Amino acid sequence: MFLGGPTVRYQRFFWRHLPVMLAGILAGYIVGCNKPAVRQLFSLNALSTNEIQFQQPPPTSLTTESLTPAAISLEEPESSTRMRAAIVGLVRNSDLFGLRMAMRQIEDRFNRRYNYPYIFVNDVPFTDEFKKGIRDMTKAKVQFGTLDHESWKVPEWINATRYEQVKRDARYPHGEKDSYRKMCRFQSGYLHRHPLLRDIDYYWRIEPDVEYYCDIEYDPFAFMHNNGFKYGWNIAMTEFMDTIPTLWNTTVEFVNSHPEMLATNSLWEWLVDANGDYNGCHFWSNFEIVDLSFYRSSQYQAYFDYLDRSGGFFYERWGDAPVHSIAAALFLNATQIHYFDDIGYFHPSVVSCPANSRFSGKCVCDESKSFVQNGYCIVRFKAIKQMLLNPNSTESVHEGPIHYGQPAIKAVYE
Ligand SMILES: Nc1nc2c(ncn2[C@@H]2O[C@H](COP(=O)(O)OP(=O)(O)OP(=O)(O)O)[C@@H](O)[C@H]2O)c(=O)[nH]1
Ligand SMILES: [Mg+2]
Repeated sequence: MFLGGPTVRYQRFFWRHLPVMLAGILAGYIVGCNKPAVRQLFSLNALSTNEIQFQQPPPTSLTTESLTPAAISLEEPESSTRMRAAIVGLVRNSDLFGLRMAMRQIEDRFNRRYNYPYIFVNDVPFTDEFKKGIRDMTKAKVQFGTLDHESWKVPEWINATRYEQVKRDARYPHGEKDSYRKMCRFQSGYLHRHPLLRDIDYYWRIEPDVEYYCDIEYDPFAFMHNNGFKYGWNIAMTEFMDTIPTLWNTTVEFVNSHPEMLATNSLWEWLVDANGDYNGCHFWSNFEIVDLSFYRSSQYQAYFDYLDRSGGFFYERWGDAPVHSIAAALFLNATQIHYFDDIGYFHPSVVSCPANSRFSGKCVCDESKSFVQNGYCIVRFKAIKQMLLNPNSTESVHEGPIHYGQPAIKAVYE
């Protein structure tokens, strides 16, 4: 984990990944990156239909929604205009200082004007020190809760001998940990059902040690609502495939027995490579703004239950990020998924800095050190969404090189 301030982090990050960046730049220039080439590169029109691929209904015509946030007001809104929403995190007592830092930034950049409540949950009771330290950071309401055993356990259908062997053999980040697997299972299937979230319709997930680089001068919850978005994200990457060897096949089994669940204009193509295999693309769920009716739907619940019964949260190490992302890409329409590319954000060790942020006067990040937007998964998302929403558009979704691989994720574990 990086210990220095943002500048040191940037420098280490930059030098460590210079070779990968140079390789990416070279590859990008070789293939070229104008829009037709992007399409050709991703073979969008030539995806294979091998045996693990399900049938996709033909796309119907879509309307392009307004992507412009509502008029900016720096006045504190009336509490009656606030959405039923909260900033939510599963955290540990030991996260106190990292969480205070994240909250300070959310407050300064956004929430001091909106006062959305915070909800924090933990698998053990929060200490008084933690609660005081967190409440000191905001004038908004803060609620603290614990989990029930059901949502934080190794289920009885998991074979203990097999599971212990898996943990011993695992050679991927957090592979030896029980708690990380329970955390991923909880965030996949239980957080949205926690009793403290009963009265909210939207959540914005927060983690310790994240940073917000830009003023957020509109209400993202209202923006989601007004545009009919169900899932909002900010960073997309490829996953460590060793953590999810059977997630895709398990998903395909599920979808094949529930074909009606596949959205008419889903982004399923975003998930697959030219061979029809899962390409690992997923939204980073440490930042996600979600209309919780999606996770609370009987469809999502059925998907989670199916995954859970298969045992992959424990026999492998399925993350909540690929689970949420695959569900969003399959069960939502493309119009319901929004890329918050205007929100400057950092989660160790990835920077997402909006384009032209250095001229806006509202950001403190350097976009030249932020290359996640040029990554395979984000460019692919934009290309496919545009193809679905606006097939006749000649607007370029991406200029310049495309970066492949997952250098930023690896950096944390080297
Ligand atoms: N209460 C509780 N929270 C946890 C536990 N493990 C992780 N979390 C929380 O779950 C969230 C995700 O955990 P992280 O360790 O940040 O996972 P990650 O971001 O995938 O991994 P890193 O890249 O290593 O940070 C954070 O808010 C953690 O505080 C746990 O055992 N108990
Ligand atoms: Mg984290």
